[in-house]
Amino acid sequence: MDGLLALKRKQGGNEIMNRNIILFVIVAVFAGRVLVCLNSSGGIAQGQTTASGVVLQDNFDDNKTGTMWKKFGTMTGAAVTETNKRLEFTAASSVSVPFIGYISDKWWIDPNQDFQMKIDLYFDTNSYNSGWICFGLTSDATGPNNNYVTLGIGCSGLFQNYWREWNDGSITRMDFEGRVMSGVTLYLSYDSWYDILYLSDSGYGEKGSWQTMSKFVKGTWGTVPVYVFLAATTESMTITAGHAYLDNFVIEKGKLGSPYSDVDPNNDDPDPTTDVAATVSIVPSVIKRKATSDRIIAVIGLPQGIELGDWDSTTMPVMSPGSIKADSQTAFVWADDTVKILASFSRASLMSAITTDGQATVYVSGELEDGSNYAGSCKITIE
Ligand SMILES: [Ca+2]
Repeated sequence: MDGLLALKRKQGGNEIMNRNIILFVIVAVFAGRVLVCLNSSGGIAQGQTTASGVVLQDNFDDNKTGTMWKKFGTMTGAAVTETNKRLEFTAASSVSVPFIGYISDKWWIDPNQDFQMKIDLYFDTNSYNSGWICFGLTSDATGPNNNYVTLGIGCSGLFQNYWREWNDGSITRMDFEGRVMSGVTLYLSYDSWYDILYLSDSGYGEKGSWQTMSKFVKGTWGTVPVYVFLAATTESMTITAGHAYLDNFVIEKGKLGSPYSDVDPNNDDPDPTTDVAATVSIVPSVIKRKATSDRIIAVIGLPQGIELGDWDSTTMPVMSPGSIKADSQTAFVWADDTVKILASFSRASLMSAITTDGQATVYVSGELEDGSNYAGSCKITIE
């Protein structure tokens, strides 16, 4: 777009500036120039509005955290609550909130295929302090810590704005644009072939997009699971109930992955006998990309109450990403009476599924004798 405003800040050095300080600069630049919409077309949807079905959605009308989400970043003085049929955020002025919200729980988006998602946002707090609500993508299953891209709306220094920010693990970049509407719909879409992410307030794809990001998803993260988060962040801003919320999250296109073979994130009725939460550890957790041995051993711990006879010795566990089937497994009863499974996977297969070095989350799932599924995850480091 025209008049792009961008500022960088360095992580871990002496040059860290919070968004508030950066926005003082921006507000000065923007004095007398507040746009209604992000693009010049007046917000009329003109993107690639490809007719496609709903892949996944949550309208939050059930007023409870469903099985498709887990909360992250919770802290005293800030809250994320599904209430009034929407996802509301509150925060006290005594706290600064890094990121608090929902992140996709045991499902992810496969970046090997295009995806499209949108959400409704409402934010009408006017403050000299800073706060935003947003949605975004991260390669970290625990939350948008150091690798993320996010799009949202908020306010800083009485400047109502749209906000985009990304972090690739070493650099944070943020962009702002003036905003007059309290309620907006924002769009994230992805072209997998060209590895381009489109951020927009008017639809999917290139037309009308506010920001495009090339070679970020696969280029920076590699072909790894991409997690969705819905969040708020503040710098000492008081947000009271009903003034900052998200609603009507929809993935309209995309391929979802999950460690559970039969999981349906749209199913809000968890059956505890179906999905068993397992622990997974891979020893050593640092995997050499060019190691001579081609074996990775995963230790899968099943919860108390599951006995050795429940283990299915004929159905091999599967490691994700890559849907790598174990080539052998064995099980035993550990000292604390829990059952542990040892499964052997191909290192080469995992290396071709995760193309980027660094930290990654791997999932191992399998089936028990009665047909129910178990799954768990752990972090590994690839060098
Ligand atoms: Ca709703």
